Amino acid sequence: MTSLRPTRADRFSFGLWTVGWQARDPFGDGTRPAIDPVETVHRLAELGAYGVTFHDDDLIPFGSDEAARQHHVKRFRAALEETGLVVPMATTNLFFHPVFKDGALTSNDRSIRRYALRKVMRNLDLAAEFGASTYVFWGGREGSEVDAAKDVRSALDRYREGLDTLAQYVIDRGYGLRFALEPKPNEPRGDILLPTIGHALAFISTLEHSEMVGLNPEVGHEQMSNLNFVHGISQALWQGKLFHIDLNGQHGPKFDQDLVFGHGDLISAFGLVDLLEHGGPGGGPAYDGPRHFDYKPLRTEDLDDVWRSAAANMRTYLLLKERAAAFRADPEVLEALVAARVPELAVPTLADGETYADLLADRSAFEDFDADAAAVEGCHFGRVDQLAIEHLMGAR
Ligand code: DIG
Ligand code: MN
Ligand code: MN
Repeated sequence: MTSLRPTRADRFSFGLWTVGWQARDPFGDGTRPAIDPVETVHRLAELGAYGVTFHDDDLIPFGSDEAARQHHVKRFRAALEETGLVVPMATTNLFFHPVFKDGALTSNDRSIRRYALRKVMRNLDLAAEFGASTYVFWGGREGSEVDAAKDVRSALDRYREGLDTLAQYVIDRGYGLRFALEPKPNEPRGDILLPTIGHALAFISTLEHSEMVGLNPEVGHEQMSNLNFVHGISQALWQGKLFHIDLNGQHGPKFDQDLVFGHGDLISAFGLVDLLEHGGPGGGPAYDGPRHFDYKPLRTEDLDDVWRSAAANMRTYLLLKERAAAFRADPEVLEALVAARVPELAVPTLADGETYADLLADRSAFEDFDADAAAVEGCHFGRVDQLAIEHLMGAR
């Protein structure tokens, strides 16, 4: 039984905006008071987190003058120094202020696009000051409700222009930051651009500095589109583009729930932790970045519950990590995986040095191949599924 007390080595991080969410929603006012970012830093440190992340406006209220800005930054930096928490990631709020109601980098209004770029550049400076290595772009307002009112090809031109400009800024400043795009299909816009991991990967390939642009996929955002998050993360890893990750919970295609990690599709969460922690070469971690929680404590919760929910994210992750390790070490699982031919998928279809001419000459591959006999063979996937479920339930 591994310790379930989070340590800095677990690299758990939280956004200021998560525990700090006052629980205002479209149908009701906030149910909790604001939390001072300094208190959040200390509370997260006490709970065992290693990092804290922020939007510019989470730390420095929108419209603050320079003196106020310096004051907020100074207090935050002091709290980081007192606790040893780090800032692995930062991002810009390009969605709350009404000016962004039609988007930021892809607003039809050119003056708002220029304002948005300056707002990002200003926070890139601050992110670099705090030593962040990743800068997230969640384009929550980049989208539309009326197809005819948004020329999507021009919007993608502007999105690319904006990111290429900001990437050049980071390169010229020597900040060493990498960009991570965060897909989401809808909400708050009727339809959001770059809605899934697949759309974002295709878009990244067109950028001038695509090598420094990757993904920050969020569990609930893919699941809102009824997509398999483990498949999406696997492809992001396969393309070397998993730069960061937003962990939370979601009950399938509905509004973005941002539940505690694992409090939605638990089987998927088990598969995700197994992939992240044991899916790498030789069974080690496949991902070495922060385990970042982007969740919202339920609107029904009080402040004590808020900190309980923050701890629940980390505890659930550690429990799943422990269950996945047991799954991977179980001899019966290893046998069941072989019977399901899972390791065989890693074997190239053509032998080393074999050409398609050799394949054409190989009668066993086609002329003498008994497709009916191969068709009746069972795959035995259900046995693997049951073993996974039993490990997940702590029944083995
Ligand atoms: C929402 O899922 C978004 C915003 O909270 C933030 O911009 C990003 C950072 O993880 N996730
Ligand atoms: Mn979300
Ligand atoms: Mn997110």
